[in-house]
Amino acid sequence: MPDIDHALVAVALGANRPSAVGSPRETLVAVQPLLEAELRHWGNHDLSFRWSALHDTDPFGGPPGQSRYCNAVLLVKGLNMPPTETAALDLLDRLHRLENLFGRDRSSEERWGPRSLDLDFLFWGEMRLNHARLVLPHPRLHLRAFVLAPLLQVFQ
Ligand code: PH2
Ligand code: MG
Ligand code: MG
Repeated sequence: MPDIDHALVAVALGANRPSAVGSPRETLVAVQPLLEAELRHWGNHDLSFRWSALHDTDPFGGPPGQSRYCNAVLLVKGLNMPPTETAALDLLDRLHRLENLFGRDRSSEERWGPRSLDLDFLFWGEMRLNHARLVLPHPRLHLRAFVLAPLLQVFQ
């Protein structure tokens, strides 16, 4: 049976400065099992995961002279809970905690400046959320090749 819509969550990963574990590519590899574990705690269910390849991409926007990014997308399947604002914000907090674990410091960062780890919540099924901290679907998702190309891979 095909997945029902609310069973799908997608998260975009990006990095373009080193973290304590190494290069952006090494950071993305290192965070993969931690992100899966975090999602299993959050989703409280037998989830399955589809990972895109790791993509090396040119920086889009932001200050000039930034290093190239490593990007990926994770598709989470098999959630059995309906989308709610509380659960979506709980996942956002978990993503931010993982970013912090890999050295992300939002307080000293310019918009779209270099980052050691960026975890962007892209969508949760058909959910439309307009919260001060989180807009779903991600409002710039359709404008970013570094998100769309890996997203296409996880649906193949
Ligand atoms: N993230 C940004 C801004 N620009 N460019 C690429 N290639 N990849 C990113 O992940 C990215 C970006 C803001 O989060
Ligand atoms: Mg982000
Ligand atoms: Mg981002």
